[in-house]
Amino acid sequence: MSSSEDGSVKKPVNREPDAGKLTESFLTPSESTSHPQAIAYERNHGSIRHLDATQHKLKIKADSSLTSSEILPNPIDVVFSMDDLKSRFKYSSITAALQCAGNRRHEMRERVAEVQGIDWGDGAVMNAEWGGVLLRDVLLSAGVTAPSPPSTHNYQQYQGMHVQFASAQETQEDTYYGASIPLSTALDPERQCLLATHVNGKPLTAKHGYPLRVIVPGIIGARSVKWLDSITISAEQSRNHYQQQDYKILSREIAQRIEAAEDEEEKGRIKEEAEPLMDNPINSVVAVPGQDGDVLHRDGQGRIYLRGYAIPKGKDGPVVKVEVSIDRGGTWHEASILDKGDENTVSSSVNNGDTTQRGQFAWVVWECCVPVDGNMPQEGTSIWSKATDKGGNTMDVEKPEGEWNLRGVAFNAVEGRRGIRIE
Ligand SMILES: Nc1nc2c(c(=O)[nH]1)N[C@H]1C(S)=C(S)[C@@H](COP(=O)(O)O)O[C@H]1N2
Ligand SMILES: [Mo]
Repeated sequence: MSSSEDGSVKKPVNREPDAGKLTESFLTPSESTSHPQAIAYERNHGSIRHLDATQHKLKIKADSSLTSSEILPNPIDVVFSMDDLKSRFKYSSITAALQCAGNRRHEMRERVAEVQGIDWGDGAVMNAEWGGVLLRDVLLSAGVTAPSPPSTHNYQQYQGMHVQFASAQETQEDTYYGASIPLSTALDPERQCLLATHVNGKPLTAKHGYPLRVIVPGIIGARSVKWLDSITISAEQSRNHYQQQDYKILSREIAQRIEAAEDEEEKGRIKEEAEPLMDNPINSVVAVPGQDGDVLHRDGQGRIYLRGYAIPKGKDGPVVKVEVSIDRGGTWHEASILDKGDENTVSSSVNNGDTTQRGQFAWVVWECCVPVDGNMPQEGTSIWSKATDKGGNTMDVEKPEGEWNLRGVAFNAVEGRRGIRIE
């Protein structure tokens, strides 16, 4: 691969597909020799790494301050080769949407107010079947004690403990890429965090983190560290820039304090105070029509065709309902959720099962034919879509244009497209 394809620290590779194309299949084709039509988005803060799986090692440690507690009775200092991971742990797979927190930033910038960050449209997401070993299994084997009894799901004793992930990849803002999640999330059997080696039944490719990456289902992509080198169990969150300064909802009030701060150091301290963003918000995106100002044609029955995707909040999935409106919320039409995918859906080599079912962490693709009154052209129509998940989370119709934050993350406005002409 040429270096321009790998990007550089100064100019990393960041790209996304068109959302209309993205929603043509339930599982997003990711690059492999048999899938040259790869379309999955790529998000990098440094250049793509090329690692040798036969040499690659995963180091797991714990801060010494934590050891001899009930949870970590002994010091932890273990190293796994890729073969160790493969031979010692059960292979699992899970279908989950991986989404960049900046997905839909362009809409926030255009419609609400200027924000900082890459101008993502609505294609910075991929829905895939990830395969690998469960992070929980690996941590338990390394010496972490599981909550007891496991069925109580009582993770309170784990509060204030974090699992830090690091990749020795130089990045734009730091000497490496890192992130962390709470230890309780890492151990939660319902969350199914993976140390992934495969995507859609094939080994990961370099650009998506070969030979090993984290997949934290339901949580923003930034925590799913690619090219994973080490895991540290710690009383602190990752000190990495992308955990401390970035990937946070910095409200108007915080933004004003940052603006008024005396110097960069103080600005940094204010950002550090904000909680890192974790769960994806409930969301629904209109993918067809793909752009504001597009023209839609009524079919023989006077209807227009709309399509999109929806993502549940955190682990509260699946999405159970999607409704659309073309009259600013006056009338809602229930969309059909396409459970069965289509011919582009990659079949599972792992589950021998139907991977196109709605999953707890997967997206849903939806479509809807909406009747339009009369046969005169209509100008300036807004298309809204609203998803509801199994946990009852739904989108805010009171603020259809969405809410602003400094970095333009976690945008989930019901207003999907505006200025649509219907002919
Ligand atoms: N090592 C490393 N891991 C990383 C990143 C990175 O720049 N370096 N980017 C993160 C972000 S912000 C996202 S959204 C996802 C993107 O994963 P993808 O490029 O496989 O789509 O990876 C995450 N993991
Ligand atoms: Mo991201």
